[in-house]
Amino acid sequence: MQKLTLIDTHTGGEPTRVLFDMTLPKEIVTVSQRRDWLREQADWIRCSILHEPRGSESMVGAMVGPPANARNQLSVVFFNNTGYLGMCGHGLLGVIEAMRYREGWTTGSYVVETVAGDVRVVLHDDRTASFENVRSDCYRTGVSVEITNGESTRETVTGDIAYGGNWFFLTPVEQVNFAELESLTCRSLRIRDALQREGITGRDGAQIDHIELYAPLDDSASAERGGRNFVLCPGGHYDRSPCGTGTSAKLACLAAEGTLAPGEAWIQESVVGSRFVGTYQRDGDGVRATITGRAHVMAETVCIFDPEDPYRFGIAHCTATSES
Ligand code: PYC
Repeated sequence: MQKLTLIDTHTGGEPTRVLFDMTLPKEIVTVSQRRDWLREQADWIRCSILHEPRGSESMVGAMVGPPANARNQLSVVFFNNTGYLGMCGHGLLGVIEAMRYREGWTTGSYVVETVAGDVRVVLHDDRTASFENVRSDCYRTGVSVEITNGESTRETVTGDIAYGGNWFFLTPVEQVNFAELESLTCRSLRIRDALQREGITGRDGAQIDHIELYAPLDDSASAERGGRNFVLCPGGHYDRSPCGTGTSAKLACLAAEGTLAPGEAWIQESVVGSRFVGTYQRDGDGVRATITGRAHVMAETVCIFDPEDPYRFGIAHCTATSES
């Protein structure tokens, strides 16, 4: 019976399933080749571990493997319920915690290859970890789109487009409350649809597949600089974590508008209340963001693929396969 070994982690409430022990053909060396192989030859892995009945829409998957460059320590391909991600901040923190748990990684510095680029990671004594993300930048400011609320009310929504390892449209809202999840999701979906309808993209036509709604931190008396965010992910679910790539995109926007100084700490709080701390250094007209957070290992799982189970590769995959 075919089996796959996973370590389940969560980072600020957002789960990551870390896949170990994958043996790929020898000619596949770089992390992009690993992503392409997974997408083209073995997409059933993504579907079967992230789709129901084994997975759930909020899960991100991470396939770890050897680095292409012998000076680095690891390569990681990230994926979600709809496809493959260049980089994933909460997912990377989950992978690092899984490496500490399973491979005995200790306090210190490591370099991880991702499809978006190499990322330096530091494990701290207090079991938090930091990563210096790939270069982030604020691509366009003051971009307006028209959304329709309910039956007929039209509203113009204005925001910034930024890259933080994934593409984001960031726009303010009055509050980001857990009790308002449904309306935050609805608003974000409308914005995403409007961006697509109006042909508004990131650089080189890249699809803007993450929407970030932001509001001030609840505790306005606090001296901390920061904000609370709701992030809609490509599969239509919200990020339970503060979103590492979203925090990087936010820091790029703050740097571009001159409201946060290099090295100054920014607290990014998620809609469930979990926190990352971010800082940045300038990198040309963009920034290098460093994000700190903590992940936890939750389970070691052996997935079993029973040939008699019609849904062993996930419901969506089985449906797509039987329809094609
Ligand atoms: O933490 O970068 C992140 C992320 C992207 C999508 C879900 N989480």
